[in-house]
Formats: sequence, C-alpha cells, structure tokens
Amino acid sequence: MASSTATRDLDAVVIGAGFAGLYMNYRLRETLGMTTQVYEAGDGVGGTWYWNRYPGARCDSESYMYCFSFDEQLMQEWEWSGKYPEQPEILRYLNHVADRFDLRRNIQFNTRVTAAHFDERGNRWEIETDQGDRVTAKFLVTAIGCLSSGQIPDIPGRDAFRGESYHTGAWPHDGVDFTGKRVGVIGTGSSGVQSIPVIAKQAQHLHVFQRTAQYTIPARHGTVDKAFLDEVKKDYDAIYEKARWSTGGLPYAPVERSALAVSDEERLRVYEDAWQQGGFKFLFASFFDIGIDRRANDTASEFIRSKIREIVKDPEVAEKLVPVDHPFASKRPLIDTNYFDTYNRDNVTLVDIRHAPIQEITPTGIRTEDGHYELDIIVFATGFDAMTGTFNRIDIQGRDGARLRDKWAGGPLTYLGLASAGFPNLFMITGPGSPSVLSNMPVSIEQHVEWVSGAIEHLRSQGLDVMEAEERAEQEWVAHVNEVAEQTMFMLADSWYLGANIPGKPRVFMPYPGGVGAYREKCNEVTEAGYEGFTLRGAEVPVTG
Ligand code: NA7
Repeated sequence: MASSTATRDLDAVVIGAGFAGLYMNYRLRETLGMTTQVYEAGDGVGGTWYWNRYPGARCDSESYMYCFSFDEQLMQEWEWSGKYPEQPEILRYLNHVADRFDLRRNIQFNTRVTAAHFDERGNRWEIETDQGDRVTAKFLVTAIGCLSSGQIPDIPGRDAFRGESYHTGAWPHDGVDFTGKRVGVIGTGSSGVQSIPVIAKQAQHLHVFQRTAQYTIPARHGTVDKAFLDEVKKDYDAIYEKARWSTGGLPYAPVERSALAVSDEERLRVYEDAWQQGGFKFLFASFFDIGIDRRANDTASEFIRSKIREIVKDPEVAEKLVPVDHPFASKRPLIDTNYFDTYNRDNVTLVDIRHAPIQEITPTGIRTEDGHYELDIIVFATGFDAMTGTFNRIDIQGRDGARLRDKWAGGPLTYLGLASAGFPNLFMITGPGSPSVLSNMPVSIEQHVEWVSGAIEHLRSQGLDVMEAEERAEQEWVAHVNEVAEQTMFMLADSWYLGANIPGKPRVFMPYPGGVGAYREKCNEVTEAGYEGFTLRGAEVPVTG
C-alpha cells in the first residue's frame, strides 16, 4: 500500500451491505458502539438482491424463513406476499431494515474496497477504495456474499456481438424488454431455470443453450397462505430456533426413513407427495439418505427423470433435458416454476451444447458445431466465481505482507469459514468452510454476525487487541470439511461448489456440508473453550485459546 496517509481511524470496516453487511453494521454500531464504516459497491443496499434483477429472480427458501430473526418486532411486522420471496420484495425488505435501524448513515455506496493490508506495528487494517478513501480499522469484516463475482465465459467473439447482452447477476435496473426479440439464454443453473419461463412468455423466440441438463423441482409458488403465516407468527421464535439447529437452516422436521427401506409403492407415494409440496421439501422431507447414499439417490434421480419425460411432450427434447451425468443434489438443487413445461412452447428451442458446443459468438448470434442461431439479445446465465472470486478481487495482505489470494491459490483455507491464519482481526461472514450456500442464508448470516460480535466483545472485555486463527486449527477444519464432503453426492458433479465452473480454479469443495446445527454446535464449543483454535493477544502478549 502507498505511503500511510490514512485520514480516518475506525474501529471497524465492513465490506458489503447485503443481509450480512447490514446486520454486521447494526451489531458493531448499535450493540458494541463502535465507529464503523460500511463500503458497498452498489448504489443501494441489498447485495445479491440488489444485483440479480433478472426476470423471475426469487429466493428458494420460503419467505417466512428468509428474513432476520434478531428483532422480534421486525419479524412480526413484515408481511410477505408470496410463498417464496421475489427479488423486488426482498430488496424492499432490506431497504425497510436499513430504514428501520437507520443503517444507511455510515454506508458509503458506489464504493469498492480495492486493498486491505494489515499493519503489524499498530495491529490495524489499512483500507483503500476505488473512490480514493484511505482509512484504518482495528477489525475488518467481509460481508461480500458467496455469489457476487459474475462470470461470462471467454467464448471467442464474445465482444463482437452487435445485439444486447446481459449477465443475470448485473441486470439493468430498468429491466429488459424482450418483446418481439430473438433471445438466447446460455446456462441452466438457478438463474437460467428461473428466468427462462418468464423470458419465453415475452420473446418472439427463445433459444436455450444447455450444457448440462438439470434436476429441478417445482416451487409451487403462489400467494402466501395468510392463515399459515399467522400461525407461524404465533410461534416464530420456536420455528426459527428449529431452523438454527437443522441441516439446511429451514425448520422442516428431520425425516428418519431411508429410501431403501420402503416398498416401491411407498417410495413413489412419498416422492409424489414431496413433488406436490414442491421446493426444498422434496429433498429435506422425503428420505434422509438421498444426499449421502448413491442407491437411495438413484431412486430420487429416477423419479425426477420420469417427471421430465411426463411433462415434456416431444420425447427427443425430453431426453435432452433428462440429466444422466450426475446425481440429483450433487449440484445446487434447483426450484422452478413451469421450467420443463416451457419446452412445450412453439417459441422455445433447446440447443444441446454438450454435444454440439458453442464455437463462437458472432456479430448476429451464436454459432455452435451444428449451426448458427440469429439473436437480438444474449443472456448469460453463466454463474459466478463462487465463494473465493470476490476475495480474490481485493488485494488482502495479512502478516508479513502475505496475500490471501496466494494463500488460497490451491483452494480456500479457513478456520470455520470465519477467519484465516495470518490474517488477524479479519472476519468473514459466511466465508468458504462454513455452511453458507448450503443453507438458508439469513440463518447462517445471523449466526456468523453474532459469533463475530461476541468475539470482538470478548477481546474488549479481556483488554485484548488481536484474534487470529491458528494454522493447526485451520488445517484440521479444512480436513474435516473435505472428509464430510467425501461422504456426500457433492463430489460427483462438476459444480461451482467445487470451483469446476471456472477454468483453472482448483477443484476443492468450498462450503461446509455438515449442516448448520452441527456447525453452530462446533462454533459454540470453540467459544466456550475460550476461543479454542484462535490466538488472542494484547498489543504484545499472546494468549493461546
Ligand atoms: P450456475 O448455477 O453456476 O449456472 C451456470 C450455468 O451456466 C450452468 O448451466 C452452466 O453449465 C452454464 N455455463 C457456465 N459456463 C458455461 C460455458 N462456458 N458454456 C456454456 N454454459 C456454461 O449459476 P446461476 O447464476 O444459475 O446460479 C448460481 C447460484 O445462485 C445458484 O446455485 C443459487 O445458489 C443462487 P454447467 O452446469 O456448468 O455445465
């Protein structure tokens, strides 16, 4: 970092103003009374929900669970309109939270943190932004999201296209008018599966360029059942508490039956019932072993395949849509509304780019090995450099000038996804190595924010200044994450969980797949043991936790 002409010395800097950054700001400023500066790249709060404004964008967690639980009144007052929260409504919710707790006054928008270097002499982070800010802070908290660095594949001719092109994760605020347009969507992950049915209704013709066929479960989205919501609100704390100790951060009762221990008829009945309920319940409320036993998984995968063949009328198109190269839930499970049905429309064509890959983007469309498709608009629903991409875009240097991106060159190394050895007083909200993307995010975010504010409070109460993950604890945690991942379906697909969507990215499973309940227990044990695995020290004297 250039010569130290920092203008402001703060207690804490938070990067990002999505769910995580907003709540971290609240805890640091209001609970701990610290001078805090939040930097946010967008011109408003919302994070993921600020950027991902593509048609059909919504969350796959049911709305009553996709919110904060830290304030009883906030929980009671907010009314969701749909079973699943749609992007505009989530953004309204987060703006409401920002207003309600007056959180904007120390957020600087339109500002990206470009560098953060730890100065060992003063035990402070020196932080720079693209707007020329230079500040120092005792604590640095990354609330940068797990899916915030969009990736547009490096297809030859990419910049030659003369029509309009958009990435789903950087969607224009005024929307895109597809009326009368020939549209191509590349990608059939969550963003593709959500947007394709909506775009199809507007476009003159839609070509979907599919590399990997997907399993997706109907959402059964609709207006929210008011009577159900009223019941939830009577018992909200208990419901949320159940989610905190669950696997995925949702309050569904754990199932104990195995898909292999029931008759064929019973299994079909359970799947059919779960399919009708829709959403993540198909995974969490059918059989416990779908995610961990290949033979159990085969029964679920086969059930979904049969549904695809039933829904899609043209058998040739149906076969292209049937996933055969990976088991269900080895990639992020998808939740859709009318996705497979969309391929019954006359104005929708599925282009199988697994067998005839894209060769180039031309000024007027996309050329694959079997032809040229004339297009007016290309939508890149091609995903993100997940979990580590946004860290790598910031020049983070810890002790001895060591760079985080160098340390993570072979895959992210963290202790609990909260901290990384060599980077004192840097805390990560839902960092790699924590349940994060495998969970209902607000539940994981609240747990992390509260853990971090508890740790900072502990330091303060002990008259200590610095907290740093120990290398041994970090190595053991990373080994544990891998060991748990090996027992799941996750290792059997090329997914962004493994970094497989980014050419050259090391193939390492990044989130913690042991469940939010087990993870919370581990974090609590660490705290109760005096922050075991962390070194806590004052300006000079180390205290090993
Ligand atoms: P995803 O889930 O990473 O999906 C990206 C899609 O784009 C997926 O179908 C990819 O195919 C496809 N893709 C990526 N690169 C290419 C290239 N080079 N050529 C053709 N097709 C490509 O991103 P989403 O935005 O949909 O979802 C991200 C998460 O947001 C989601 O999981 C939720 O957690 C919310 P592939 O499957 O790799 O063959």
